[in-house]
Formats: sequence, C-alpha cells, structure tokens
Amino acid sequence: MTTHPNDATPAEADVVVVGAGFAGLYLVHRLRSAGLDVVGIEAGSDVGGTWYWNRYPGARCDIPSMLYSYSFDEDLVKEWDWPEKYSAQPDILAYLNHVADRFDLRRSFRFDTRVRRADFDDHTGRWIVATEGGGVLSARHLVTAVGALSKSKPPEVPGLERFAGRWMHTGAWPQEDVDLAGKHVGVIGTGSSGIQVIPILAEGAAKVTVFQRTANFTLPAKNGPIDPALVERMREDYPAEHVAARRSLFGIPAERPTKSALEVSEEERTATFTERWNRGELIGVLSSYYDLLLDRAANETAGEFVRDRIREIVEDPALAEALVPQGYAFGTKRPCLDTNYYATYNRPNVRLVNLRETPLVGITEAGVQTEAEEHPLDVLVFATGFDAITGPLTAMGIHGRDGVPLTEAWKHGPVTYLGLSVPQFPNLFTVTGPGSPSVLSNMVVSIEQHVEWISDLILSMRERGVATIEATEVAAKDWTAHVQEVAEATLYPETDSWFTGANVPGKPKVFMPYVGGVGRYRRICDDVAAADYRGFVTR
Ligand code: FAD
Ligand code: N01
Repeated sequence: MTTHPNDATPAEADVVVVGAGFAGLYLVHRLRSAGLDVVGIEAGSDVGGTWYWNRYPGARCDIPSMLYSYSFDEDLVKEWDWPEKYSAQPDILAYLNHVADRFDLRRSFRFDTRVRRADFDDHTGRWIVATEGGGVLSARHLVTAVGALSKSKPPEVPGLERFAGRWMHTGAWPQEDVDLAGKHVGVIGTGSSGIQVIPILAEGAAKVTVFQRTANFTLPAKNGPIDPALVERMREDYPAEHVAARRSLFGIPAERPTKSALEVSEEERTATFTERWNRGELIGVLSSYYDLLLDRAANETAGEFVRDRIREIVEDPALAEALVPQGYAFGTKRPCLDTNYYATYNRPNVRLVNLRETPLVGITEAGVQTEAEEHPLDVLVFATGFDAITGPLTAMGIHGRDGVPLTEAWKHGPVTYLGLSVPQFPNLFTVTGPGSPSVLSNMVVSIEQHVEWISDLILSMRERGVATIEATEVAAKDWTAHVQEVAEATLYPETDSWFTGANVPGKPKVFMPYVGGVGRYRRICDDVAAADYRGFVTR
C-alpha cells in the first residue's frame, strides 16, 4: 500500500458505501447479504439521508408513498403501512429506521463521519478513504450513495453574519422543534422546499414575508389518508405496479400520451388538464400530451392552464400576477406539488416580496434589505436549494488514477458512463450520478436499479477474479454526448435550473440528468451488463 497523508493504519473492507439514505441502506443490505465486507459512512448521526436532514415543517414526498418506497422485499412492502397518499418526513424517516432495524443495517455504518478525501491507489487497485477526524479505510470498491440533493446551497447574500435573529436552511433543519409563535419569519426561495414550508409557517408564525426571485409552477397535491383499496390492490398484485414503474418514463406507472396538445380543441385540452389537475399528481398535467416538454407552443397551453388556476385562487389580482410563473416552460424547472400554497397568500399575515422588482441587497442585523426597504425579521429561513447532483461528489475530495481530482475531470461538466462510472476512476460507482435519470424520476426506483446493477457488477468481478473495472474514455464520451443529445430534443436545457447547475454561481452549465426515461435507461444498462459490461475495461 502506498503511503497516505494520514498515517493511521487503514481498516480493510471490500466495499465502502458513502451515505445512509435510501441508496446507502439498500447497498449495504444487498452487498452484505452477498457475503461482502461492507463499511458504510454517513455524515449524519443516523440513517435517513434526505429524510434525516430535511425536517422542515411540511416536508413530504410528492411521489405516492406506495411507490416512493422499496420494492425489493415483498414482506417489507406488505408489512409497512403508509398513513397518507404523500407521507410526511417523520413517516418516511420512521420507514427508513424500520428498514435499518429490520435488516440490522446500523452495525455496518459509521455515523457522524464525513468522507473528506478518497484516493485510488494505482499499485494496489484499492481506494483509500479518509474521513474527517482522521479515520482511514482501504477498500476494493467505493460506491457513492451521497444523494443528488444533499449539499445545501449557501445563500449568496452578503451580511448573514450580522443577522441578530435565528436562521436555518430547509436542507439542514434543526432536530428540535422550532417555536415560531409570535415571530416574524422571512423565507428566501420558492422552489419545492419553500412551497411546502411557507403554508405551515403562515399557520404558526405571527407574520411571514416571502422573498421570491422566480415564481414556480406548483400543482395541488390533494393529499389525504391513503386509500385502503389501493394498498390492498398493490399488495395483492405485487410486484406488478413496481414493475410498471421500472418500465415507465419517470418511475411512476402512467399511460403514455399519444396526442399532441396542438391537435385537440381548446375545450378538450382544458377538460383533460382539469381532470389531471384534480387528480393531484406531479406528472398528471405534464403527461397529458406527448409534446408538452418538447414544443414551446404545446407547453404554453399547459403553462397557461396553470397560470389561470393561480389567478383563480389568489384574490388580489396584482399579487396573483406576481405569483404567476413567466419566462420559462412549465416542467423545465422541477414541478412542485403543494397543499394550500397559493391560498396562503390570501392570508393577512403573509406578504410577498418580488425580488425581480426590488432585488435583494443583503442581510442586516435586523433582517433582509432589498433595494426598496429593510424587512425586520426574527427568523430567516433559507429555502435556497442545493448544489445538486455533482455537488456532493465534488465535495468529497475524490482522486482517481495518477491522483486526478474529480473536480478536474469534471471542470467543464460531468463526464460519466451511464451516470454510474467515470473514466480514470476505477471501481468507483456513483448511485444516481449525473447522466442517469436520477432526479427526473421517482428516485427510489432509480436507486434500486442502480444498487442492483452495481452489486451485480461487483459480484461478477469477484467471481471472475477481476481486480479493477473502469469505463473507457470513449464509452463515457459517447454516453455524455447521448445525454446532451436527448436533452436538447426537449425544452429542459433552455431553462436555468439546478438541473443545469445554473443555480450555483461558477458551476459549469450542463444539463445533468438523463431524460431518455427510466425504462429505456434500464434496458440500456441491462444490455451493457449482458454484453459482458461493454464500454468497461477490466484488469
Ligand atoms: P440522500 O438521501 O441524500 O442520502 C445521502 C447521504 O449521504 C446523506 O445523509 C449525506 O449526509 C451523506 N453524505 C453525503 N456526502 C457525504 C460525505 N462526504 N461523507 C459522509 N456522508 C455523506 N425524490 C423523489 O423521487 N420523490 C420525492 O417525493 C422526493 N422528495 C424530496 C423531498 C425533499 C425535501 C428533498 C430534499 C428531496 C426529495 N427527493 C424526492 C429526492 C431525494 O433526495 C431522493 O428521493 C432520495 O431520498 C435520495 O436518497 P439517497 O440515498 O440517494 O441520498
Ligand atoms: O430548491 P430549488 P428546493 N436569492 O433550487 C431561490 C427536491 N424537493 O430546496 O429559481 C434569492 O428548487 C431560487 O430562486 P431562482 C425537488 O427535487 C422535493 O426548493 O434561482 N433567491 C428558488 O426559488 C426540488 O426541485 C420536495 O430564481 C434564491 C429557491 O431559492 C429540489 O429538492 C420538497 C437565491 C430554490 O429552489 C430542490 O428544491 C423539497 C438567492 N441568492 C425539495 N438562491 C417535494 O415536494 C436561491 N434562491 C417532494
């Protein structure tokens, strides 16, 4: 073994898994069940990942809970009762705790431990993984299950250190209850997190001021207690619905639209959109017609339908116009599902500050300063999102062959083979990495597919006595070009969003997820495996 800056003796493992969310838990279970020696590393104090960190009031999933859960174990599917159609953060966290207990997973994890550096050792063909606090591990494989939305984006506003009140980020919400009674709360950000937290804050706080830079499209969740008939049907038919999800476009079973939005009458379109709006589904309206994410004019029909609903709900016409999203195509920023979001603005204790009209200048001791006025606040909530998809990976200090940093390999944007593997970084696998459907899908479906594919590859390497496997430069270049090509056939790349990295100053602007669809992507991965891992080289 080569020497390493940290001279502690490395502990040995077959696989190091980083992260204890949906992905890390399943990886540890699957690899350990196959007889491998696995060590999991997690920065948080316990399991849960997203659902451990995002404890803000109102946090919940927007994929139906029966599908936003593991499908790999029939008993697990049948024994767990979800309370709501879209269950809340405490219930999802309780589920992941149940999974950890049921499969005895915690014993394989080191919690409160952050990976700060990982070096591939060319001589031994092993990864040397260093953690904050001085721990070092040596492993044949490094699998990142670090999440696509786990690195909170700091607010790029000056002066926060001066603020005399309390502040928090939705992505790292305090563990204890935050008492907001009688307080004036400010919220910066109106993405999915802001849209979920604002209505609840408005109920509990004396006053809420929302600082909005870009108005978002959000649809009603129509949430409520889970339908027992649906639960029974899905349990009886197991795994039919999960199989349908795996073959679908977004990891949610749905009819494939065959009509263009432009080939039907306005009456028919409105009737279809209304029926879909009333279902309370994330992709309901968007999958009414096949061209809504392909053609600007078609997209406008759906966009205008949603804008009209906002105008109906918000009583003050000027306020409604400020909340109406303009200037980008519906669905090209990740859409949101809400409970009472627009109606919240009819409350007397809620005020919207349009940062497009009065830009944010900075944070003062008293609150938020815009070009127009100072807004005094007791509490300031940043719902400003994440350095998404690549952020958690580039923050890990990963160095491949010849010490090449991942940050250097990706300085113009991520280059991967299948979103799973990076040339020059042998035996490194990235669950839901850039270039895979990941955030454009029901992520549990995508996570299960990656975990199973990666585990099968590692086990096949063991059987065949292969020490290292690595994507070829050509395979990664071709795949990355394919990811761009399919994205460019859609409206997605036209919009600045966290999908493109445009939300983080200085980040290369590249559309990162694979829009080709979950089912198609799975077939491609399966074909690669069947063709003796085409596009990889082994040693
Ligand atoms: P995560 O759950 O993000 O877990 C990654 C873990 O890795 C974290 O706990 C983190 O602490 C740890 N980690 C990262 N870097 C390091 C390091 N260097 N060292 C040690 N540990 C590290 N997706 C959907 O499909 N449907 C939804 O309804 C949905 N709702 C969401 C709601 C919120 C509020 C958010 C933020 C995201 C939501 N997502 C949703 C996306 C969600 O992130 C995924 O569905 C899923 O939970 C990701 O699981 P994961 O295991 O891949 O990553
Ligand atoms: O983050 P976002 P999020 N000054 O990036 C604004 C998942 N999720 O945490 O658009 C002022 O979407 C920014 O404005 P703009 C889901 O995948 C799911 O809400 O950049 N404003 C935007 O309004 C989601 O998409 C759920 O102009 C600033 C907001 O902050 C993803 O996580 C719930 C600013 C950030 O929105 C991320 O969602 C929560 C600044 N300096 C999260 N910086 C579910 O419902 C940023 N903004 C399942």
